[in-house]
Amino acid sequence: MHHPVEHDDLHAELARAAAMLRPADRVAVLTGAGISAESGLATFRGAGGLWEGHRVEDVATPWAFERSPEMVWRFYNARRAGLRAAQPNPGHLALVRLEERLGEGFALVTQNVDGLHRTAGSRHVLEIHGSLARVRCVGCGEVTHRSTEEPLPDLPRCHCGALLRPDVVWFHEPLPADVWAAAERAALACQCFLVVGTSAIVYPAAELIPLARSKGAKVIEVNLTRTPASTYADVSLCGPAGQILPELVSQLDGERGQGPPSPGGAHGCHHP
Ligand code: BV8
Ligand code: ZN
Repeated sequence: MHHPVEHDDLHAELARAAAMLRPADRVAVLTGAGISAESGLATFRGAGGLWEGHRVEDVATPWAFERSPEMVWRFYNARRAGLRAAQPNPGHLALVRLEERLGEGFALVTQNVDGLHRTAGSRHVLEIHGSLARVRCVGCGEVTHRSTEEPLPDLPRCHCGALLRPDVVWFHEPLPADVWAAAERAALACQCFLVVGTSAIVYPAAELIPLARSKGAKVIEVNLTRTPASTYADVSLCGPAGQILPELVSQLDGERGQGPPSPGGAHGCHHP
């Protein structure tokens, strides 16, 4: 049966990626909002990429919170509410299988604050930008878990009276030092680095990609489009992570998945 050309490309690229991944006993993964897109969560810079007309760079900052904590909490409460309808998708679940295959040799670094990797069953998750399920007091600094299942007040306050903020990393804020150090170690130690669903423009997260490559790791990118990460990639798998990752992980055990993703779903990379 004749396959459209890019379909064969994807098929061949998947086989190449599996051949790189199969022998690796140390694998690191960097995920971004794109892996949660098929769970129904909006990405940041996709179509529109705006929230109430604001760019995430303008809302996720200490100044925005200083100027209008209500507006910033509206943004985060809306994203917490959006999580109530969101479930991990086959992309998240494929990474759980990959961790089961590799054990301690696996590290998952995520820029996402949606907690879906943990919900899916991933164990070793490095949340370098924090989590929507935690809040931090701007007064006494206490960090508490607040399940996204429970709505928060429009302007949540700590028992000490000070304002609470989402326990996430805003622009111009440093990443949690211990989590970031672990992410760097994982990138330096891995033999294969997967970059999934990220536009690779936010730093220092995006630095992990050249860092891994500098130590000789093979880099595999999964995205719908080309990104700045593509220049570092040994293989770029163009298609939805929820279809590509399960197929890639299935090919590792030699087991054939249900065959490469259907032509309709996974298509060649758009070149923006
Ligand atoms: C720091 C908060 C210093 C939580 C986020 C110039 C001026 C000022 C600052 C800077 C500057 N240049 C660089 C900087 C630094 C700045 C930065 O990187 N800016 C960028 C915009 C240029 N970084 C910082 O400020 C960092 N801190 O540098 O501090 C410092 C050091 C010491 C002491 C003091 C200070 C902090 C960075 C963290 C910012 N916080 N989030 C939240 O609200 O979520 S970042 C924000 O963007 C999110 O966390 C998100 O995760 C992150 C990255 O976005 P992506 O995940 O990549 O999502 P995006 O929508 O962009 O892309 C989705 C991709 O998926 C696309 O490629 C799409 O094609 C693909 N896709 C879609 N669907 C699918 C898919 N792929 C596969 N399958 C699909 N189905
Ligand atoms: Zn407090």
